[in-house]
Amino acid sequence: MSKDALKKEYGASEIQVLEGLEPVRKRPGMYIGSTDARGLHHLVYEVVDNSVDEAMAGFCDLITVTLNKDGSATITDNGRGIPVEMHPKMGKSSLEVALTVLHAGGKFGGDGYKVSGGLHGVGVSVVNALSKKLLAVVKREGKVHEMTFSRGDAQTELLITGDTKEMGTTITFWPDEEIFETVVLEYDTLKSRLRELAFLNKGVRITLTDERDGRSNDYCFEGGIVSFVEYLNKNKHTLHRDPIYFQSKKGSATVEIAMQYSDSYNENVLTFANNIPTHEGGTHLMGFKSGLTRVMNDYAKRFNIIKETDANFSGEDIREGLTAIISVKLTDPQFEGQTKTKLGNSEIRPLVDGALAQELKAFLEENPAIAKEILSKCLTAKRARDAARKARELTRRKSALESAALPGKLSDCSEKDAEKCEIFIVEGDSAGGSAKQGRDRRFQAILPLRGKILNVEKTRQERALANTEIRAMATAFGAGIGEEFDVEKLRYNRIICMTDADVDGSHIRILILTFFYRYMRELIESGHVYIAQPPLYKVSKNKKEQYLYSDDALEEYMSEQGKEGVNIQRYKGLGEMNADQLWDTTMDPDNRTLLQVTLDNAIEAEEIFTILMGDAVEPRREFIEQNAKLVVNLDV
Ligand code: 0RA
Repeated sequence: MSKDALKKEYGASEIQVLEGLEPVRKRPGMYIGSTDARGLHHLVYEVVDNSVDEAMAGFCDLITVTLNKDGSATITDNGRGIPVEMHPKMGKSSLEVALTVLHAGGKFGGDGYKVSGGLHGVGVSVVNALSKKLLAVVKREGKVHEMTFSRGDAQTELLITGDTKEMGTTITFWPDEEIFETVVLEYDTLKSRLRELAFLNKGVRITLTDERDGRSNDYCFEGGIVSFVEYLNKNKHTLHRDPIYFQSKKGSATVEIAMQYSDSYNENVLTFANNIPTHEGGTHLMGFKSGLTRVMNDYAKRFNIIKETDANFSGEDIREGLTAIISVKLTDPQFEGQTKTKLGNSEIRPLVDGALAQELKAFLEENPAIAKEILSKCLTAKRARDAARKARELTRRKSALESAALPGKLSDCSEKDAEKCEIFIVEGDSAGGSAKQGRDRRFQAILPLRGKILNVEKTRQERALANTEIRAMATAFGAGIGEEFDVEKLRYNRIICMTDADVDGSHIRILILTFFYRYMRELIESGHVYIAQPPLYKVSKNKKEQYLYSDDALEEYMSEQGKEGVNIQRYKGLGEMNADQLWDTTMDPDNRTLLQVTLDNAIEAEEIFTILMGDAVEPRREFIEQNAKLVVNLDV
């Protein structure tokens, strides 16, 4: 045998090896993204996606997810059941093939309408590979079939364990702690994705039960994405009662759109391809935007809402206050972009554009009163933008954000390497003074804000950008604002909100976070935003002083020390601490605790900011409770 032939044969056997599950255990990140909490939850989504596919094919209308006390998760559906007959080529049951051969999921059995894609759809075999144990139960053809696996390897034959009239698949898996950094499945994380799936697949009931604490949720939306839009707009004043809804098909691709305007200033357009959120947009979003802009401008000109000679509405004018869901389903989705969440299929753009144009045109003509409401809102948006633009041009100066001058109130640090720098956003001048004295000026900058900052949730962009406090923050950070925000230009690695530990402080903190969320979302997404944790109490006994950061800590202290001879000072504000105390308790990187603000669920964040800062009047106490959802504990 020649050398070359040898090489070839070696190559072929290597490919054989690659079809097993070893590569999944060797490089799990390649298959599920990561081995942190996100990757762990992906296992559940992977199994659920298979059941959802069965539902989309019309064979299943109930999916249950149960988090068991022993740390495993059980996913059931009432579909046809994974096929169990002998697989002709593999000499094993189809079930065993589905669970032990990479990428086998859905590829056998043939004619099923398989639309999964992206990271999802890698197959249940990946879940099997990453589970220390997996039990598959299939009810099919009158029998209950069972098979058990461990780390991807079969532990039993395919057993018939009983008779049944039911059909369906039940998968229980125990995530492998050899693979995952954490194996604790979080109820809330699963809940929002399962709710989203129920919205996207009308009529499918999805339930989630936590056997560890008895919680449960049951989602089934006959309205599908119409219900989704109503849900997103539930705390807003809508301009028309019912969302506009339509659906269109071309070949094997379908598009579904639901949209509704409210009087808010924000745009909330969420796109999905095969039930997968496409955060980076893509061809479906482009088709939606181009169709929408064209139809609205045509209508506005035809009915003289804008004159023939006037400039058109911009896309932004038209999407102000719009909430929409665009959901496309297609056989071979191409996911592109940095995070593989951008739909690339070019045929989808004209499909969405065409369908939207036709349906929306008809809707506007049939509902002239609603059309008038929506278009007069567009007109107000356009006038506000035009006026702001004119004002800018008249004064002929660069906006303060573009010019290099840092705000006068900023006490900057001397270090120039952004990686090492942090900035404290401090409430009020007096606390600002202590912070300025107490800081390590080499790497800590201080920006005091005066009183309550503007609520951007109720302000159009033009006015928000004219606000002194907002401009001060934006210029200090140095990374621009809105569409132009560029996290690479950030002058500080950590942006730390340091506000009083009272109701007002919490309100100011939420105003600041709302501004970040609406105008610098990437700042939060990339983990640059933190909340300082000043102490609530200083306690002393026998001249031994101690700072306490929560009521629980105080309670514990008192139960240890007894009441005798204990002196308690409650800090109502940062201003009550002198510079040294502020440094020791809150600013010194070696002693402090910071909370990092995270945004792992954009839909929930959107909801929180709308509730907190929008028109719906909610009691303050509630919004402080809600705020806790935005943060996770992190020791820095
Ligand atoms: C392939 C073919 C058929 C069903 C399935 C896969 C299937 C897979 C999963 C995974 C979770 N639940 C599922 N339910 C069904 C159809 C086989 C037939 O013709 O009956």
